Amino acid sequence: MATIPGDPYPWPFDGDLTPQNTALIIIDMQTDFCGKGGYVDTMGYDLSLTRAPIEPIRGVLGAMRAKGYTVIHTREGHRPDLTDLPANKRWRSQRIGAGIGDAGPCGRILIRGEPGWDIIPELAPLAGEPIIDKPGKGSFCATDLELMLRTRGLRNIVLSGITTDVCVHTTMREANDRGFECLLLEDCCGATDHGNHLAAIKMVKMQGGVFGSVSDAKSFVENLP
Ligand code: C5J
Repeated sequence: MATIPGDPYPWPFDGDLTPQNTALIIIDMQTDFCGKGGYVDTMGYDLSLTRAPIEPIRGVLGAMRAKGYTVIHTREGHRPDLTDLPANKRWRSQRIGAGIGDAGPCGRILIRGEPGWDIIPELAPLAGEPIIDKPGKGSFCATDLELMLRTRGLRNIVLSGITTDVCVHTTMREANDRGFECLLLEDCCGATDHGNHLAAIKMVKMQGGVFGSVSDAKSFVENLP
């Protein structure tokens, strides 16, 4: 039995934490969300907020790889022909001057195969680590993530990545509703607005941990069995 110190409860709830039943999910650490010339930069948001989790994630990633835990990466993006891009998602992005599918400094914005869409080199997946390509915010929508987790007997999910209030939160909610036991590492996430980051973390902790529990990279690594 092992737990990670967490708020509002030591995680996981029943102390069943092993490399065999636990996965780290690193969400959307792509140039489009944290690199110069990418989607978030084009929208005019502060990149330091979405780059802040890079080093904490590196620490957690190294510790989990060394102990044999499963690591899963995700990427948000669309097909080059835009057949999986809802018209309203495209329209909203165009309104803010960063049209999905349009040409930008890092290639076509949020399009699979373009330089801006790829995962940043600091957190590049190793051969054999699954990458989930998703057209939406949640990692379970229109992907094989749930099948992969259940097939491998993974029931605990450690969440990291960007952005806290959008893709990380949507994924955590989807996972929680499917019965997965979730832990959000707060310094391993970032949002385009710091207030939204803090609010998203607070939301997890309500109702005894309505979506799971919250910890940080240092406590996690120190207590990981
Ligand atoms: C957004 C994401 N914010 N990865 N995507 O559009 O959170």
